[in-house]
Order: sequence, then structure tokens, then C-alpha cells
Amino acid sequence: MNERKLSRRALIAGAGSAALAAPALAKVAQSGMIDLALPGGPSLRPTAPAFPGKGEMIVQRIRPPLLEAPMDAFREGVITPNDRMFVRWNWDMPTVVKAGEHRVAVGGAVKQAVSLTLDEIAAAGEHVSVVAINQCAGNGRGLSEPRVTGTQWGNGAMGCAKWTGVRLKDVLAKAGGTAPWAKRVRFAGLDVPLTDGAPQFIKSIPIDIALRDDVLVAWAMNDEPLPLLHGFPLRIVVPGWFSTYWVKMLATIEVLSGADDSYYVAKSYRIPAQPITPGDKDFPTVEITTMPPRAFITSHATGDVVALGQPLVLEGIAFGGDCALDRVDLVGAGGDGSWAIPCQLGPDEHGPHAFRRWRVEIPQVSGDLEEIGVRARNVNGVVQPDKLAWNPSGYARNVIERITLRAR
Ligand SMILES: Nc1nc2c(c(=O)[nH]1)N[C@H]1C(S)=C(S)[C@@H](COP(=O)(O)O)O[C@H]1N2
Ligand SMILES: [Mo]
Repeated sequence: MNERKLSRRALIAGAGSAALAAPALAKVAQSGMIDLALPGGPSLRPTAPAFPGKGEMIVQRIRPPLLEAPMDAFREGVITPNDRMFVRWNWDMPTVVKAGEHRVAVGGAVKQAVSLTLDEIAAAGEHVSVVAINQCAGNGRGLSEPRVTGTQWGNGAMGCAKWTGVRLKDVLAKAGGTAPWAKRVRFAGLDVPLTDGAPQFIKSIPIDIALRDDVLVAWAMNDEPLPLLHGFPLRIVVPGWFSTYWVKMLATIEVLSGADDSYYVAKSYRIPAQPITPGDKDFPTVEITTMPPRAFITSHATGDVVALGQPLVLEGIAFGGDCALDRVDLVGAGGDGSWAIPCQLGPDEHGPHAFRRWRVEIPQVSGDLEEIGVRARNVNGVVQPDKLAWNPSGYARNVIERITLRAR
């Protein structure tokens, strides 16, 4: 009940308009520079403490905004505060949204097409919260070797938040439910392409995923109304799936009777069906869907000096991807025959789709720690690989991340 009150307030407060003045976007104060340590190319990026609604973030692009969280945003806890959540817009982002006038059109292979107000969405069903990781399919792309095109993200195009809303299936029920022959559900936001004739950013998910109990039309992020940058007033949340499907500023829900041939599903956001070698052409591809497991060291970074002869505690975060995390191991350089030390997992506070903390103590540092990494395994037995599954867009990176520490 509390949840309901809170979310109602979130939706209705001040007729819930959110605006970000266009000039404010351009007037980003640059406080400093951060080195993303990207291989073989320019890797310095400005950081901005003054981007509207944000703490210190790495500015990859101002407009449409691409903001990355510095890794120190993940040093404590498992929930990413709203002001440290990365931001990604493919096309231009509307800077004023009037909640009172906002409608969500639900149509296609449904019984009766409807156009719903925010109040009607809020009344569509039980209010549900899920803690889930929002990760860009291109997270870590900038670390690809050889380099690839696209936003040169370090590993900060991810974050974990509590999302609150109603189930997508309850919203579909407002249209009388989906037809028995429904195949996919497609979403569009308020944003439109910047160039004439370019495809709109629309995305679809298979019908069985759309009807899952934890797939939401969400209006709150960490108990606050969705910030404009994150899709006010409503966004789709698909736990365990890359957030390219988590369409923001949701305006249209379209139930499809067949395959989706739209650009961002049929042509882009795809990975090789089989491993490839850089330079390969004309290989079959599949669409990006669920996330694989990943782990990160957050207590230390390459170049840090640690005390020789002393114990050393390393800490970080990890996640299972599309299912719960099973274990994390600290591993030495190289694949076979190398050492592995099991890490202790922090409490499972927020369920299978959230970050977990891990910790490990090395009893005594006996020399430099070259290329040590952390390797996550999920409950489905999927383990992070030692070798990068290189692909031309640097998607779905989950190779073991490594750092080198000097002992003095
Ligand atoms: N309407 C709309 N929704 C969108 C996008 C977009 O460009 N427009 N980008 C998607 C992509 S590729 C990502 S990674 C996530 C980023 O979500 P965030 O900005 O809240 O972190 O939004 C997704 N939803
Ligand atoms: Mo993305």
C-alpha cells in the first residue's frame, strides 16, 4: 500500500511535468578529465559535476547525452544512485514532457486498441518493484582490441536500481489482452530521429518475455519519479536483458503478429551467431538479448601500489546476468593452469537481477600482482571467458576484466 501511495505521488505530483531546459544541456561545466585507459587510442574524457540532475559523470557526448559513471560510483553498496546512473539516448531527447497530456497507445494484435493516461496506467494492476541492472549492450566496448566503432564506453555504462511500476501484461490487459497469434511486443518513445529518413529508435521483445511477471512499465527509479534523462514519465524494464530494450519515455506499445523487421532489431544491435575473427564479413548474426555474468574489482585499479609482505583485501561487484550469481573467483594471469581463489559473496539483498558485492583476502602479498582478474559464474553454469568474444560493435562484453597492482 505504501508503494502505491508513493508511486501515485510520483506520477501525479505537480501534474508531474519534467523539463530540462535546452540551454542547460549545452552549459555543462567541465570539472576535469578522466582517463578511461582505452587501448590504442585517445582515452581522456571530460567529467561534469554539473550536468542537470547528475553527480560527477564522464561526458562521452553532450547532445543527445551519453554519460558514463566513473568506476568509483560502484565502490560502495549495490544500488546506483540516480545521479550516478549512466545515460544513453540514440537520437535527440525531448527536454520537456507534460505528464498531464501524456498518453500510451496500445495497439496491434490486441482485442481493442486503447490510449491510456498515466492515471490509467497506474490503475492497470498491482504496483510492483524489482531491483535490476540497467546495462548498455555496448558497455565496455571502448576496451575492445582491435578497436571498434560506436561510443567508446569504459565499463561504466551500467547501474543497478529499484524500478517500480505495473506489469506490462496488466497494461496489455487494458487493451483486452494479446491475440493468440501475437509474436512480439514493440515499444516506441517520444524521441525522434535527428536526421530525415533515419529509423526511429523502436525495439521489441518476444511475447513470452513481455508477459513475464517481472517485466514492467515503470515510473519510479529508486523511489523517485523517473528523471527525464532516464525516460520520464514511463519506461520499459526487462530484468536480465540488455537495456537497449528498456524503452524510455514510452508512448507506444504495439503487439506484432510476426517478426520485427525494424532497423534496431533486424539490422542493428546484433552479434555474430558463432565466434568470428576481426576482419570476417557476411557472418550470420543474432539479436542481442540477455546479459552474461560479469565481475569487477572496485577497490583497486591498475597502477595502484599495495604493501609488500602484507595481507591485501580486494572488493568489488558482480552479477549473474539473466539469472542469479553463483560464485566469483579471483584468478591469475593466463587461462589454463593458473590459480583461482574463491571470493566471499556479500548478502543477496535484492534478488537475482541486482549487483552482489564480493570480497577476497590475499594472506600475504609476495610481489607485483600482474593481470589479476575476477571471474563470475551464474547459477546456469555460465562462466566469464578468458578471451574476448570480439565483435564489430563490441557488444555484450564479458571477458574477465584484469588489473595489475605494484607491490612495494
Ligand atoms: N526512448 C528511448 N529509449 C531508450 C533509448 C533511446 O535512445 N530512446 N536507448 C536505449 C539504450 S541503447 C540504453 S543503453 C538505455 C539507457 O538507459 P538509461 O539512459 O536510463 O541509462 O535506454 C534504452 N532506451
Ligand atoms: Mo545501449
